[in-house]
Amino acid sequence: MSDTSRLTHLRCEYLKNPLGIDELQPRLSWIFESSRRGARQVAYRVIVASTPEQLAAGDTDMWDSGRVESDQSSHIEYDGTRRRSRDVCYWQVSIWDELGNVLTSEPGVWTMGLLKQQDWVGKWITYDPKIIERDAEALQATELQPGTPVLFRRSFEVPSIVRRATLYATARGLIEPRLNGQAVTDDKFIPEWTDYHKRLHYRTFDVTNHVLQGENALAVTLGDGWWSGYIGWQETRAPYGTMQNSVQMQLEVELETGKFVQISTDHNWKCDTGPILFSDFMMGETYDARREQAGWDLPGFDESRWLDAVETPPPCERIPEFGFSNNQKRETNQPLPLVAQPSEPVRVVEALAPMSVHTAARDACIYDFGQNFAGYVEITLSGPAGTRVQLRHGERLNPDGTLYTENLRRAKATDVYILKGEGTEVWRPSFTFHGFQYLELTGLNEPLPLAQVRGCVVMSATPSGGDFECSHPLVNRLWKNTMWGQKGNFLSVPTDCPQRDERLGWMGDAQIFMRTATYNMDVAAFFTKWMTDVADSQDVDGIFPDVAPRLDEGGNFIGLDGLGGGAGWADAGVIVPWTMWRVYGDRRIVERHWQSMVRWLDWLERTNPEGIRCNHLGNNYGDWLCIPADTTFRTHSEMKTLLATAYWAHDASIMAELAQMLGRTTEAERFEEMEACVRDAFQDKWLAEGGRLVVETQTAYLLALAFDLLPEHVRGQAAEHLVRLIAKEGWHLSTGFIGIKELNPTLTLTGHADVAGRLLCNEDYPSWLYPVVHGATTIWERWNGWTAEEGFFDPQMNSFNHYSLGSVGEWLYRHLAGIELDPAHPGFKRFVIKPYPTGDLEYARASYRSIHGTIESSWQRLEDRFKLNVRIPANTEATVCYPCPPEAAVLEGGLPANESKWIRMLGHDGQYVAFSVPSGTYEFSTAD
Ligand code: RAM
Repeated sequence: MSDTSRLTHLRCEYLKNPLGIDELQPRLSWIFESSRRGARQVAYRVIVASTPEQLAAGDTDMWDSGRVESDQSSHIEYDGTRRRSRDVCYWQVSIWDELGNVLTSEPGVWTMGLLKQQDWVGKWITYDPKIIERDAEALQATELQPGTPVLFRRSFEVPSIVRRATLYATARGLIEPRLNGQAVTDDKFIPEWTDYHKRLHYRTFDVTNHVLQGENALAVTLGDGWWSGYIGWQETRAPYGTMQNSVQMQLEVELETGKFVQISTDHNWKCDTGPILFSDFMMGETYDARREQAGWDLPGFDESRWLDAVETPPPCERIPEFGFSNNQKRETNQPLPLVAQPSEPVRVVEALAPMSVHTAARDACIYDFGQNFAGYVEITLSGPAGTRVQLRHGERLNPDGTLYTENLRRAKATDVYILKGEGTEVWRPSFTFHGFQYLELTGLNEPLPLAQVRGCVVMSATPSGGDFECSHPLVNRLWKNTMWGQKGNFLSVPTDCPQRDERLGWMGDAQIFMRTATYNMDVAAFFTKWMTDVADSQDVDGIFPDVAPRLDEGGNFIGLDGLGGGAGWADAGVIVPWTMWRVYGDRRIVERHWQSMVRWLDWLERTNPEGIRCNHLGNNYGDWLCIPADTTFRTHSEMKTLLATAYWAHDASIMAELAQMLGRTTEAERFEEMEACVRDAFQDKWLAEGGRLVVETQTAYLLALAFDLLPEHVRGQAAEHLVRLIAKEGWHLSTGFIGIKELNPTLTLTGHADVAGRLLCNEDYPSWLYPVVHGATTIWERWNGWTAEEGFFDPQMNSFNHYSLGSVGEWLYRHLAGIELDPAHPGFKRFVIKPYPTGDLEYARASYRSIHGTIESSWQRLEDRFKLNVRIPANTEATVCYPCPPEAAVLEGGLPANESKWIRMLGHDGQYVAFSVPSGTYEFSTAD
């Protein structure tokens, strides 16, 4: 059997063979796959060398961990010689299993980026604005606004054969670098969004195959993006500086001769305007193909018409003096740190073909992709030069079949393509994306055939993680909608929505959905990156923002006047690292952000001395977008204070747990006391007789139960009150964003899984399935985004691609299928399989690729028995809880479970029998 064993998924800082990282002690991980029961790693050895040959020969000039007696297979910290800029590090791991076999992985690789500011020898370059004035006539002809992307180029000579070539690139704006006529990468929107007052990403590309002996050309298109385009609902552009974008690139070519050639941006570069006349995330892109300059990115191009590029000073850091007491920012003369992007890049991850096309009003053809998503459309067409084709994007249709765009607010989401008229033309935009299901195409006499219209799904390329299916087709669609909510909104940062003029990294939404996100996809690197954005946005008083990267609202960033400190939103600053610890076993993210987290708790304590979080609540969203039953005037403000206080207690309890984990015992005591104090204050203020809360909303009970704020002896009664409120609504939910995350898990864990199942399967308003029944392909922002009675909700705030209410995805994996983490063994090193078969469901199954391998749980109700199949990855263990009466005879693989040499019975709690199970696949059932 051991021949089925192998080591896979070699990762460095969660990424596969990353280039240009700047972690000096990167963490390495692998997965031990084996079909053998009880397969376990007993020791490992990691070797790191600077060439593949040295690695193969075991000549480990960088690091040899030696044989380490340990079953650890994730977050192994590199502990070899100190890494320098540009180092190439090949690595390999061998493990010894429990039978003494040795397994060796394929080699992996990572490279170091430019670690020091001095490594950047090039200059930042921009263009003379005259270049755009010069083309004003052409620009006006196409109704342009400023925001014209500019082309830069430079030819260079390579004297001999190339051994290795690396391009380092960054920009204030967005770039598409090209070498000798070809795109250097398929990655989109480089560099991605960070708090540009604090840091800017650069990227590293291996371009060895692009650079040739002889004459070469390095070129780049520079557009707007987050740096200088519209962000959020802001009416002015360039939130981080000026609209004058700039770029810095450095190409380093190592020759066979051992010599180096270095080409970097400076005034020797040339620039010109090109075919992209306008580009902006919210507004769209205009492209005039007649203005293409053939060969502009090739050697030998006649650049006599082009202007000289202009050198410009590098960006500087801005110091956050924008605290609660002083909303100012100050430009320093410190260069802005250039840091390697630590997460998966944004890419086109999927292509969608439209399902149908119809004609609505005059010549407008409406294509339906059958799926709401974020991205853009690629068209293939031909026609006379100058034909102007317009592409408008929308999530829904009006009753008359025309495109519904009112809910996009000021986002025009309009692309324009002007044909050059030279046969077949294929076009897609470069620097924009839209959130849409429908495309309206105008300007052509005939509709384009479906095959010539392609939807390109764009997102941060986070690897897939989970799968779910059950016997209820609408629930399956709901799960898919959570997945599409994620695909549509995990774009560099976790945004609330991809379509209207907002698209911000709302912290509440992100923390509410994070557990669902971790099941759906591997988001470890994504959240590692975003947590830095969160910490960068914390203000001088310790207040975490409500959106990260921070939104500059005319000087009022966060704190009292702006977007900061919101209960359930700002608290993500504590919840994200904690979830990273629990789900991935990531201790470093907690260590790195520990001081930020403490400062947040300090601030909460300082401003709320009585243990009730009622001061400085910022925008105070409460249980955002709950339905009227939960927002009656009488309870509304009281409810917000309750919610804020509950989150404070939750933060404190998380901090106590994490302090313990870090061995910070004094701080652990401090936070335990803080939690006890807030909990006492919570009970004094809101707990009445018999487990009843004074504020009677579903969310109040949910938070009190989920965050463990009640005395043990009244929990059961409080849960009954919660069920009573649900029953009062005719067995409907009434929570908003905050309550919904806790709803089904809390019902399940307090003995009301049947109610959770009933809520899940409801099809009438308000429910998870109501939108599904009415054709939703993503999660909606509001329960009543559209109703049969009222039609569309007020377009001022009504997105059809917003994931928060889809946080029930967590429950589908965690409780319905039953794949649950064990907090004592983070990273699913040991976990729990405990399914809750509810309602009329006949079966449910889920798989989840944890950092330790793929876990599966699949149950099925047969006429005479209940079958549970599980898969426990090698080198992990699980507690499997099988639902049955205490007297039932449980079989595993058809034989009495208690006689199995593999599994050990742990006990019976009246409803489930629990077994301790080592790795392998197992089938549990009851005797006929
Ligand atoms: C709106 C969106 C977003 C939410 C904030 C409070 O802008 O619904 O998702 O987090 O409000």
